Amino acid sequence: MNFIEMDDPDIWTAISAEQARQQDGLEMIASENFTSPAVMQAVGSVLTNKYAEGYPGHRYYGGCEFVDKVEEIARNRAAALFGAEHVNVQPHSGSQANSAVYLTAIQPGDTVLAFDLSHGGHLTHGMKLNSSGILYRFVHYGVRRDNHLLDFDQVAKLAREHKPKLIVAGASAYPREIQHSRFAEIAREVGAKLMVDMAHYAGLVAAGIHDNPVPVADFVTSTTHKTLRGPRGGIAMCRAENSKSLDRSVFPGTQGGPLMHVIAGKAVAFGEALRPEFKLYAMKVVDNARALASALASGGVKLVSGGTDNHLMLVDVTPLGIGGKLAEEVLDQCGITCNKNMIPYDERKPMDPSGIRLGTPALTTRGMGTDEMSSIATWILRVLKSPQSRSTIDATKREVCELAEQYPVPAAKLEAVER
Ligand code: DSN
Repeated sequence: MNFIEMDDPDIWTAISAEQARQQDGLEMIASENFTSPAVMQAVGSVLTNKYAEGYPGHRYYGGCEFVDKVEEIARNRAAALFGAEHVNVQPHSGSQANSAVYLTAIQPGDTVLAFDLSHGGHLTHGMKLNSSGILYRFVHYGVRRDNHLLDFDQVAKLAREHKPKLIVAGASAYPREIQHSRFAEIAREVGAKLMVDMAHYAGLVAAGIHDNPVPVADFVTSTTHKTLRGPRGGIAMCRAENSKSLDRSVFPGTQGGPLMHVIAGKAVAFGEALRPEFKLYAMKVVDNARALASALASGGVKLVSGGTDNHLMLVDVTPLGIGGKLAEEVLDQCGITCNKNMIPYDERKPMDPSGIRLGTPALTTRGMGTDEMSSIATWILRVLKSPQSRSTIDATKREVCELAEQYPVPAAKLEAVER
C-alpha cells in the first residue's frame, strides 16, 4: 500500500514522475548516485520521529537508547572504513561538515588556502557569497594552464606568502587522483592545519583505490551520497585529540538535533561499503569513467587534463562549436542528465561555460559497464555534433530508453514491494 498516493496525490504525482525520470534516463551528474533499498528504508523509518540533541550516552532528551545504538554503529563503521580515530556522523551535509571544521580549526578573519571554484573547487571553500568566504580570508590555488594538474608549486608559494592557518584540499570537479601527502608537507612547512574535503571521491577512498587522506590530514570531511552511495548527508573526521572540539562545533556549534533516520541510512551505507563487493563497484566506476573519457576524446572533444583517473571527467565541448549550456540542454532532451561546468581558465561565463561534467557512479550502480559507456559516448557525440537536429535527438532518446530499461534502478525493488 502506498500512503503518499492515498493521502497526497499531488506529491505522489511528482515523486512518481521523478522515479520514472530516474529509471528512464541516464544519470551522469558526477555527484549523484542511487542508494540501496536498505538505505532508503532506513531513511524512511520511524527514526525520523526522534529528537536526540547531544551524542550517544549524553543526550538532552529521554528515550534515546535505540538511536544511541544507531549512531554508535554508524561512527564505528565509518571509523573502520577510513581508519579514522574519530568520526562525527551528524553533519546534515558536506557544507555543514565543512562549517564545523572551520569553527573548530580557525577564527573569523583567519587566512585559508583552498582550491579555486572555477578550477574545480567547491563553494564552501571560500566562495565570496558563502559563509566561508564571508567569515574567513580565503586565498586560492588552481591547476596549471599547460596540463590542468594541481599546481603544487603555486600551493607552496601561496602558503609561504600568506601563512594560512588552514589549507583545504579536495575538489568537486577535478578528474585526477589527489596526492594528499603533498598538501600535508606544505601545511607542515608553514604551520597550517590541513583539511581534506573528499566528498566526491570518498567511495574510491573507502574501496582502497584512491589515496586516503585520513592518515595525513588534521580534518577530513565528506558527503555520504556521492561515490559513497549512502543517503544525502555529511561526516567529519579528525584525530582523537580534536574529537571534543569537533563534536562541539557540529552540535551545538552549527546544528541542533541530528537526523537520526539519515544517520541510520549512513550506518547501512557504511556497512555496504565495508563489503568486498563495494571495492569491485568502485573499480568499475573508474573503469567506466576511463572508457567513456577515451571514447569521447577520440570523437573530437577535449578533456580537461587529457582524461580521468576517478569517477568524473570535464569535457570541453567548444571544439564542436557549442557551449556547455546548450550541451546540457540537448543531452537532457535525450534523457542524459549532466551539468554544464566551467573548465580551468575558461573564457566563457559560469551560466554558459565551455564544458560539461560527466560522471559514472550512478550508471555503474545500475550495472552498466564499458560496452554501455562506448554506446553512450557515441550518442553524446552524435547529439552534440547536431544539437539542432530534432530527429537525432528523438532517435537518441529512444536508444537511451532502451538501454535504461535493461538496468532497473535500485528503487524499483522497493516499489515492487510496496505495490
Ligand atoms: N554540488 C555538488 C556537486 O555537484 O559536485 C558538490 O557539493
